[in-house]
Amino acid sequence: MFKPCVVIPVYNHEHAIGAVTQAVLATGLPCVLVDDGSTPQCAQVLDDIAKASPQQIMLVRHAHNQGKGGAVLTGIRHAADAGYTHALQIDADGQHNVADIPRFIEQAAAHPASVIVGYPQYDESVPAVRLYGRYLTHVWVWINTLSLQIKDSMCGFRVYPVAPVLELTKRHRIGSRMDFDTDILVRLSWEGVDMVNVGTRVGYPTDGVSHFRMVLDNVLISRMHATLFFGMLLRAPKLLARKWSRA
Ligand SMILES: Nc1nc2c(ncn2[C@@H]2O[C@H](COP(=O)(O)OP(=O)(O)OP(=O)(O)O)[C@@H](O)[C@H]2O)c(=O)[nH]1
Ligand SMILES: [Mg+2]
Repeated sequence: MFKPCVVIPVYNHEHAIGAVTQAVLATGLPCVLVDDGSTPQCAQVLDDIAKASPQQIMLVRHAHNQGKGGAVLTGIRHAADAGYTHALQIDADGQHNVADIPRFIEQAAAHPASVIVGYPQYDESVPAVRLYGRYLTHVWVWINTLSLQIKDSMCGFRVYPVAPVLELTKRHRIGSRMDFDTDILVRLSWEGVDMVNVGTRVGYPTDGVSHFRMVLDNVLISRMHATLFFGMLLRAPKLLARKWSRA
């Protein structure tokens, strides 16, 4: 069975979310909007969007900010309760190319047991530090999964099969903030879930708002790589055996 919906975590992106949801509505896909304890201005915009399309949009609200990971998991749990099998997660800041949504859904339909992982294709205006800064995480992910399967673990545009994600969250606490995107992919990869990488154009946030906290989020991310490294060492025999048996 393949029944997809869209999940959008939203934290204070009231200027960008309208265009993103407009594009999602045009695809005909149902959509779970998760208000992650946004300001009253953003909350009002989300209320208006949900009221205008009650058939297609479900609005879920955190009373307090929980972080991107917390918001995505709330969205995925809501999707599961409503009977959806797959959640296409896209960020609220307008960075991602919404025209690629049908392509991601097609890939998910063709590979329902895999995660469809967006990997960013930047234009020439991207600052070098942004582009090459990502390599640090890429290398950690390749080490920690003992594979090159995940091309980019940080892109906020992907399709999750709901069942393995919920199964995993019963056994492990996944990083609930900016560490989530990488943490969940590495742990799903350890579980044997395959990744299908799909190139997608990424721009700058359309509202110019970034909530990435340079120091705090980088500390969180470094700690996550270190934790995953020891997790990989424990699982190395199993991971290598699986790799060889597949080869
Ligand atoms: N940063 C942040 N984002 C959240 C939070 N809760 C939900 N989100 C959503 O998670 C998504 C990613 O947030 P962004 O601020 O775009 O982070 P990013 O894309 O990693 O960083 P940039 O490249 O600077 O945009 C957006 O849809 C946010 O609205 C939160 O507590 N903090
Ligand atoms: Mg962003």
